[in-house]
Parts: sequence; structure tokens; C-alpha cells
Amino acid sequence: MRLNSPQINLITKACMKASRSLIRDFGELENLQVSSKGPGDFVSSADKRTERILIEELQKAHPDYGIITEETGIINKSNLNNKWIIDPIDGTMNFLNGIPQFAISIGYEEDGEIKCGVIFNPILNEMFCAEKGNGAYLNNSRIRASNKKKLKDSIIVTGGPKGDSKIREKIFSEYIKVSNNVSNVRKFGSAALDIAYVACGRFDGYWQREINYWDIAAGIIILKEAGGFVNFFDENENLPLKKNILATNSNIHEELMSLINKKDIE
Ligand code: 2AM
Ligand code: CA
Repeated sequence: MRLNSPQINLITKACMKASRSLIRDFGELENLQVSSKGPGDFVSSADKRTERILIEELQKAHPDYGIITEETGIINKSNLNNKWIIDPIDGTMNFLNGIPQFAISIGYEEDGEIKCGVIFNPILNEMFCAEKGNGAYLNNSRIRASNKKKLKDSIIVTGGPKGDSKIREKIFSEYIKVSNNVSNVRKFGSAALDIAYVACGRFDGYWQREINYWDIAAGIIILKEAGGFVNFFDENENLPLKKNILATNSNIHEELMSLINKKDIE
């Protein structure tokens, strides 16, 4: 791999280390599915343990850096210039159900911009990573977003709505609208991997409302470095960590954005 910033080295190593216990935990799930206690608590402890290992590794190198994580929240809030953005298990429900579609996701933000990121599926041993200006990789191979030109030929991935969403109906009607204008829509259950898959051309685009920043931070730089486009729409200034994201190859971005923005006919 030709990525060599100290930050990318650090996050890839932290990922590899944390993934060992995660792989073990995933293997144990089969037994837990049939136990009377069920796997719920176990998953949250796998989540917490993975996050603890990641934080320990990253803090060893930079105790002063800010950290935003799914489980712990914000650490070193006053460091606005250097931040790690961590999701220990993205795709928790897949993990819980023994579906090997989940990932560790870590992004590094400097002066408000994501500079590098890693998304690692430890079960498939697929590591997506990128560093600003140096391209995006899947393991040792350079990746590129697809070259699909038309929305009607594209495979688009999405997620949601979450159980507690106040815009369920809007999300469902958007799902129908997009489905009617593309080749197919998929729901794979891990936002981080959804974007990584756009970056390597498996999907042509991804959109989702009400996603958390830690789900997509690493994906932003990976897709941009793979030649794709990312933008946030309908932003809410009061909720800076909640995003509505559109992430696609460079050709269909405008077409998908205007479709999403198009008012439904009454
Ligand atoms: P998770 O697995 O880390 O919870 C599935 O569509 C995606 O949505 C996953 O990346 C999942 O992350 C994320 N997700 C889960 N709960 C969410 C919530 N309440 N709000 C926003 N995103 C959520
Ligand atoms: Ca997540």
C-alpha cells in the first residue's frame, strides 16, 4: 500500500489489533443466539471492548487529540484541530445476526477536514483506506468509483429509517421515488461499508438521511480519493453530527441529487 502518513499507519494498526477480539466475538455469537440471555448485552460489550482498544492505541500516540465515538461520545473536546472519529462496529444489527457485513470505521479530521480514513471488515478481511492526495485502496489495490453514466442503469444503496425516526414516511416515499428511477436499490445495513462499496465500484451511489457522522467520516475521504462525489443536504445547524448524505460516482451525482430534491406530485 502506498499510503504512509503517520495517522494512516496508526489507524490501520489500531484496526488490526481491535479486530482480533471482534472476530472472536463474532464466532461466539452462534452459541449466544440460542442461549436464554440472548446476544443483546454481548453485542454491546463487543462494541465497548473494540472501542476501548481503539482509543487506547490512538491515545498512546496522541493523548491530546480529540476523539468522537459512538459509545463514549466526545473526548478532549477543546482540541478542535485534530480529531479521530470512531465507529467500533458499524452494522451492529448485522453483527448481532451473524451477518458478516459490519466494519470498524476510523476517520482522522484536521482543521475541520477529513484527511484519512480506514473502513475494515474483519470477517472478509477487506480493508478500505485512503489519505488525502494519495488515492484510495482496498487492501493493496487502488480502487475507483464506477463509471456508470446514467441513474437508470445504476445500483444505489441506502439505509434507514431507524425505529425512532420522525420522518419515516418521507424516507419511505424517497425510497420509492429512487427505486422507480434506478436499476435497483439495496439495503446492506452498514453505512461505512455502503460508502466503501461505492468507492470500489460495487455500487454506483449511496444516500441516507439522519446518519451519524462517525458512520460516514472515513467513507468521505475514501470515496473522494476514489474519484467519487460526496455532499450533505438539508443540513441542521443544531445537529452537526447528524447528516443527510449523498455519495456517488462522479457521473450520476447531479441526477440523483435533483431526483431527491424533486417535490412529489400531489
Ligand atoms: P450502527 O450499526 O453503528 O448502529 C444502517 O442503515 C446504518 O445506520 C448503520 O450504519 C447503523 O450504524 C446506522 N444507525 C443505527 N442506528 C442509527 C440511528 N439511530 N441514527 C442514525 N443511524 C443509525
Ligand atoms: Ca455506526
